[in-house]
Amino acid sequence: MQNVTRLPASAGSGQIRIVHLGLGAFHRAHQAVYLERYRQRSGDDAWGVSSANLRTNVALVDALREAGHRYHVAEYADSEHVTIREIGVIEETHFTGRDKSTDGDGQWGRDREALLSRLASPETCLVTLTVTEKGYFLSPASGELLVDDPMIAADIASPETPCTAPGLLVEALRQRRGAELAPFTVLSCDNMPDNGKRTRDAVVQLAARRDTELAAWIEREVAFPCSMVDRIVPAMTEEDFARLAELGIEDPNAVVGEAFSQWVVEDDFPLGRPAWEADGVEMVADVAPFETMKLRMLNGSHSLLAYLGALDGIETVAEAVGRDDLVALLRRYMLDEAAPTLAMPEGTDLTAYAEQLLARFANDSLRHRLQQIAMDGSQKLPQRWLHGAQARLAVDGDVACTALGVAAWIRYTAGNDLAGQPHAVDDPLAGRLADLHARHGDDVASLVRAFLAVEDVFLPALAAEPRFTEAVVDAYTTLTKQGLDGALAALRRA
Ligand code: NAI
Ligand code: CS2
Repeated sequence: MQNVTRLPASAGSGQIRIVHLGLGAFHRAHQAVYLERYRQRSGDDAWGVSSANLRTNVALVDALREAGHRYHVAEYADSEHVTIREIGVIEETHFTGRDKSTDGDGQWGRDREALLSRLASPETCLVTLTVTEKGYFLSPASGELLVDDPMIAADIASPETPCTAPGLLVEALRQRRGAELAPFTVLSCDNMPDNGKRTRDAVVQLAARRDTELAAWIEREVAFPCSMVDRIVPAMTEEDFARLAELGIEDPNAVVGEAFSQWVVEDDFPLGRPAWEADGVEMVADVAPFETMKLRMLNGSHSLLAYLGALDGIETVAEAVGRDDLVALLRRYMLDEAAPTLAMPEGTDLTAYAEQLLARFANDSLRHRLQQIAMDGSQKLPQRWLHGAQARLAVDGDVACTALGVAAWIRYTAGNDLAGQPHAVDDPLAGRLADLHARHGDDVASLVRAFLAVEDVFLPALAAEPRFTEAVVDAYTTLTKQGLDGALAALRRA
């Protein structure tokens, strides 16, 4: 018998002080839930949200409008315990992208003017973002703005009709400066290291292409606090919608996630913020240790499962951690390769954190597909594995699990698994990586060297480490010749 708790939404007030860019599953199940809890507890309904999709999914924007911006979040502690919250903090939605499914060849910027006015409005105090790592248009390894990317090039050429998140922020901040309005605070909620600093880098570098004084003003005046966000919210499946329908929730905008949730935020909000500490948001002076811990231990483990599991035909995280040998791999990776690179506040128990992560991964109420996690590997690898590997190599530490992960990622980007079954490689660098397979596929050493020479992913110092290159070559050879079982057995012997 399932234990179902149902919580109705607060009444909307129409007041909007937050604009969110990137109306995906995570925003609906994380930032919106904290705000809903805040509103219900405090009775303060002034922090409503205007939420926008910039690139894809006009259908969601339209469906939310139709539903009066009410939707449900199902939080599964396990298969027996679920809390279903109705959310009422989103007050309006916009779509500024191009969606071929509904828009023919696609016109850019349906609601761009409305979104820019909202961003430039005196009431707007805070802009939050979940636009995925690639939405910042920075080289993942060096942090430089990708000025040759066609979307950034378009925003440089026509800055008053921006398409990208950095472009919209620059234009809105320009308008606020012109109107002598204080700038809003920009809070990235994406899984990037120093996500606030990275967001500032993207915005300032883009602004400098337009007006160096504007760039200097942004650098001086705008707060970009960092944050660590954590809640596993997989993309919805037909099965998820059917499960919710059985509980009486027929909601095309619903999302399913785990019960666990964490949000650690650097406390730097010149125009104010919701007093959301009592709702579980941890306000700290320095987010970096928490962010690095989560990226290397949780996300690093996820990516290991994603590439190794997908190559072996495993579909979900829960299925992968049903295998003892993969759990042993994660324990070794987390405790021997990731944990020693972390500088945590006194009293942090990384062994307990690792065990808590394994328990969360085993939550079989979530169908968290490995193929979803495998997406955008070129944008994820540096912060999840490579920074840690460099730190380990500097002290002559072990990097065997990371090297096996990198080998699996390289093999995964060939576009088929170890049994030859094809899969899509969803990554901004997919074309470049496929080309490397076509040119070097027959020679493992040359293939690995060619991948490690991709400077948007691998810093030259790491690529120049013979111990690392050799470990990746060995792992790749074992993985492709002896399969996942053979690769894990070889690792146990090493
Ligand atoms: P999703 O696929 O549901 O939504 C992705 C969002 O990013 C959409 O709004 C999409 O339009 C937007 N987007 C994608 N590429 C873009 C681009 N180039 N420019 C502007 N917008 C772009 O994904 P979800 O679950 O909402 O995750 C989004 C991000 O949130 C992740 O990449 C991660 O950084 C962060 N996050 C997600 C968690 C999760 O479990 N889903 C947990 C922790 C963080
Ligand atoms: C995952 C994350 O898709 C991925 O790459 O590793 O979205 C992960 O589920 C979240 O960061 C959990 O907070």
